[in-house]
Amino acid sequence: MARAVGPERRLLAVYTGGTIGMRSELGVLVPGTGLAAILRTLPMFHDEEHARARGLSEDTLVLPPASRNQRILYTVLECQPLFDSSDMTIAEWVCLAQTIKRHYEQYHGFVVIHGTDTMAFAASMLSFMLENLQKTVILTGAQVPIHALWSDGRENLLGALLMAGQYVIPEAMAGAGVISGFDMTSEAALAKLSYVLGQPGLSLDVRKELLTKDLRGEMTPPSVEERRPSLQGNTLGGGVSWLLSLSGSQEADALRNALVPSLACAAAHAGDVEALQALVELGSDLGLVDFNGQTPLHAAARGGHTEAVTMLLQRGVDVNTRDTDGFSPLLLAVRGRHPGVIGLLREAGASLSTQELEEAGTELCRLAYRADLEGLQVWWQAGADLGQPGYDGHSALHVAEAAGNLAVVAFLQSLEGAVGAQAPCPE
Ligand code: ASN
Repeated sequence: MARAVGPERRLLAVYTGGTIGMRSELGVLVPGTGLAAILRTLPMFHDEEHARARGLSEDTLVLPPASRNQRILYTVLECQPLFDSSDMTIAEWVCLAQTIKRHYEQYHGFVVIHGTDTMAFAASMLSFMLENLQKTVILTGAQVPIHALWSDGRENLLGALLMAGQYVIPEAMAGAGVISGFDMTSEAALAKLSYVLGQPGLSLDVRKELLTKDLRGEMTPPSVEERRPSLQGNTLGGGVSWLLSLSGSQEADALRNALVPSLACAAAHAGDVEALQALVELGSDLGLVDFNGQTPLHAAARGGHTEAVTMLLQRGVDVNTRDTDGFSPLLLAVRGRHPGVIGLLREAGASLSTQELEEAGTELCRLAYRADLEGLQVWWQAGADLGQPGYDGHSALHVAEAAGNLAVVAFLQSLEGAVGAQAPCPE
């Protein structure tokens, strides 16, 4: 939570309904229009003098000064129709999220005025829908209409406007000191809070500790294992930062050495140069092989990531290491059809092994049969002899001619002198 700076903070208050703006009709409270007009008459919500002096437009309200050198201006956007929140559905919450999205650039923050019955649902929905939020969104409501002589709505709305205007709180989720209730029911949470807060003579820390513990079977706190950062589910970034955080004990070092090759390969396959860099800063050797005998260069080549390949080559990772199947990074780049990577590897001195070249014959015939020019071209670029016969002694040119694949025949013939020979190695 950071303090917002700037002389003027502009907010949008989206009024969706709820008791806070309700009026009595035949003795029954129903959602009422004209909330902005009511607020305009209440000095705590509008400084008319300042608005006039600033020449603010009719629909802009301004709070009295809450801090030196900063004013909070706001506009009330009244939804149509207004809702008792118990009548709201996902469709209305989607609409609310779209309203915030539509006005996102115009305002510094947002206050959603909402009925209390389903406010918690709305807040949860918004937290899922408003991804990558950089601005404050606060929901508020009341038990008593705001125009009543006494109303909790005044304090609630004023507090919401002040918080949204003065602070940048893009996400709630633990740094502010929230204590998780885990899977406790709200009834149990209320009882537990009353019990813990009602115990005499306990320090704040002890009360907090009690709240996190399972006292009467009311919740299942996570096990010690679950509390540790997890490497499951492709949390590569989490894994790297976890490794970085390990202290230099023997056990930690052994664990790190065992995991680094796999982490590096995963980072390279994702093209995540930043993660690779983090591993380097950790002192890791990017030339180590994983359980398949692959270096990160194999992984980056397979994924077609030129930036990662360049970085690994600059760090001196061996360009011709073979994995447990005898495959080189170059062969994987050919199979993945990544000409950019093939070029880089060839420039760094990569070449296909005799075994790889021999096995290429059958593959070249298959490509020729399917009229797959792109496939043939990457083999050519990698330095394969396109005249290499397949398992039955036929070359790709024979197969293309027999299959009537004229474009392939033309391509192979254009390499005449090259078919039976290899692409020139880059300087
Ligand atoms: N029924 C009202 C609502 O949720 C309750 C309230 O706002 N206090 O809209």
